[in-house]
Amino acid sequence: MEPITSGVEQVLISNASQKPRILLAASGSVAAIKFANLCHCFSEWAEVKAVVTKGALHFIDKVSFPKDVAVYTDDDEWSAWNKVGDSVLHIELRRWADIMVIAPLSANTLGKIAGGLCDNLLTCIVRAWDYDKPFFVAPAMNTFMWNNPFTERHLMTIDELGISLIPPVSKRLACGDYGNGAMAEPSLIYSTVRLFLNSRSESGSSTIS
Ligand code: PCO
Repeated sequence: MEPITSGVEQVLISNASQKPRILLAASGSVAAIKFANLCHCFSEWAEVKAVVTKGALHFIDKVSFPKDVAVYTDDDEWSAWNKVGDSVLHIELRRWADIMVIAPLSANTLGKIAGGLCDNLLTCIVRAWDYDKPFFVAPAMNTFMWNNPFTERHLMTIDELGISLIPPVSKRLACGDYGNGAMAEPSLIYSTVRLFLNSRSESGSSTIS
C-alpha cells in the first residue's frame, strides 16, 4: 500500500490534470478484498485518494494498490494534527474531492452515517460532506443483515441526504451462505459513477467530465 500516505500536504497538490477527483473509501466488510481492484478501475480516468477504516484494513491486500493512490487511515488523521492552525485531514479530503464512493459500505458504517455518528476518518468526512457533490455507496453484508429492518430505515435516511445507492447482488457470501448482500462488482461501481458524471456533464450541470 505504497505510499500509505502521510500528511495533509498530499491533499493540497493542485488539480493540474483536470481529472475528476474521486475519494474512494472502504469500511469493514470482507468485500474490502476487492477495494484495491476498485482503485485500479478508477485510477486511469480519475485522480484517486483512498480512505480505509480499521476494519477494512483487515481485509485489504496492502501490496496491490496502484502506486499513485495515497491511502489514508485513522492514524493519519491524528498524526497530521499537532496544534491549532494545523490542517485537519477529514476537512482537507472533503474539500479536495469532487465525488465520494464508499465500497464496501458495511452495515455498521451505514448505521453510523444514518445516525450522524463520526468516530473515525471516514465517518468524519461523511459528516462534513458537501451534499451538492455526488456521493455513492455500495453496501456489502450478510443477507440476514441486509434483510434486517434497520437496513431499510438507514437506506431511506441516506437517500434523503442525497447519497446514491449501488445495490448489492445475490451470490455466494463469505460465510458460504447464498443470498443478497454481496457488493456490486468494481467494474459496475466504476461504470455507474462514470456514466453518472458523463450524463451530468452532457446536460451542462457540472464542470467535472
Ligand atoms: C458476510 N459478509 C459478506 C460480505 C458481502 N459479500 C460479498 C462477496 C465477496 C465474494 O465475492 C465476499 C466479496 O460475497 O461482497 O459476505 C457474510 S457471512
